[in-house]
Amino acid sequence: SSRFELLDISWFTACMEAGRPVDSELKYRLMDAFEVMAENYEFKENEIFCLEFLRAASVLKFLPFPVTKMKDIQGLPCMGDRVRDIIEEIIEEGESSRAKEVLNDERYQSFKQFTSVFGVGVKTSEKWYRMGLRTLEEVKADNTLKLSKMQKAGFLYYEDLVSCVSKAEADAVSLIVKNTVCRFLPDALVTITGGFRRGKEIGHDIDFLITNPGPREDDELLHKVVDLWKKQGLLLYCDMIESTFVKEQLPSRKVDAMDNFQKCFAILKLYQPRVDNSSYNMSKKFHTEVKDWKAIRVDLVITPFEQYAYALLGWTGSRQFGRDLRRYANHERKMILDNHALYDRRKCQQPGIRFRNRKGCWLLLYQTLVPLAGV
Ligand code: DCP
Ligand code: MG
Repeated sequence: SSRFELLDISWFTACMEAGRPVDSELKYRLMDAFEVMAENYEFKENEIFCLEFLRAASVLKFLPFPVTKMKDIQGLPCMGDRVRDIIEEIIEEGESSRAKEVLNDERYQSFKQFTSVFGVGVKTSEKWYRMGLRTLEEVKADNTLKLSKMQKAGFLYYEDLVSCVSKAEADAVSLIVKNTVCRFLPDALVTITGGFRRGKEIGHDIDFLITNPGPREDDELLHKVVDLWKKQGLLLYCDMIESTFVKEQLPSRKVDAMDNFQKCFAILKLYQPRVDNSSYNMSKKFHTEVKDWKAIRVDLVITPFEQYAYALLGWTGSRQFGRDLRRYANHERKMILDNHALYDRRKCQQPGIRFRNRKGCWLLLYQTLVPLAGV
């Protein structure tokens, strides 16, 4: 069990060696409670407590044995007092009073509804809640609110966007993305990333990474792709983020953003064959229009080929795996990993510059870091 005291990643390796994760009803009940707790702390912008529960959920997910008693979690990492209290109560009582309290909490319920809208985060939810708004109906009915373009799209396609994206839908969109990209850059590599690359059956969006291994580059590629979709009537929404990548300022200066690649957060119209014939016939009879498409959230990220491997690693996720990998690189290997490269801190000539990020955490910025070899 001494291995368990090491960083999470060593512990995960130990688990992998020990065998496949074992699922059990109780484990799912614990993970559900942890997710509720983590979400509530996220709504309260308490990152430390939020991460504590997310890490605990990851640890449980990977356990190669079931949990039935407190002794089973002895020596495991990420099991602080707050986490242990909840485990103990669920083992003894079958449920957690803390998690139940959160689920019944008015603020939690409102934030949960608000943040389910594309473009609405914790900050906007806080603003709406302070204004006395509690439900999405109340938000929609309030004419004084100034919604962003993204939030307007979020409300417009709400029903489609909250219903999960299936693997079949991801495959269909993947074909569209590949066909469109290859019209402009035939050798381009288009890879599905995010949850679907990790083998998940459902997701909240579909993430794609695009790169071109050949000598040809095309800075306008993403613009060409979305322009074509616009012409074809397939583009319901698009937020293009231009690249902010500056080689001299590595690693990424924009510490709060994930990376500096050019990307596009879009909503695509995916046409779907109708299975429900009765409603189709009914609609023909009454001349009402049946919606034969679904709005799907699609993220497109484009990267130079030499940074592709790092971008692929970062965009494949999971978020928790990325966090642990970056922590491992930093603490165990004295390196810095981001979505652009891997840097060796020991090869840095100047000391790092200390500065605070938006959340007030101290960060070190190394001006003279040299990225290790690319792909
Ligand atoms: N990612 C990240 N930090 C962010 C955004 C994304 O590390 N702020 C990485 C990790 C994610 C991947 O990119 O796994 C894709 O982001 P998603 O939010 O789409 O997450 P998933 O695809 O993993 O899950 P979902 O099924 O909800 O889309
Ligand atoms: Mg995703």
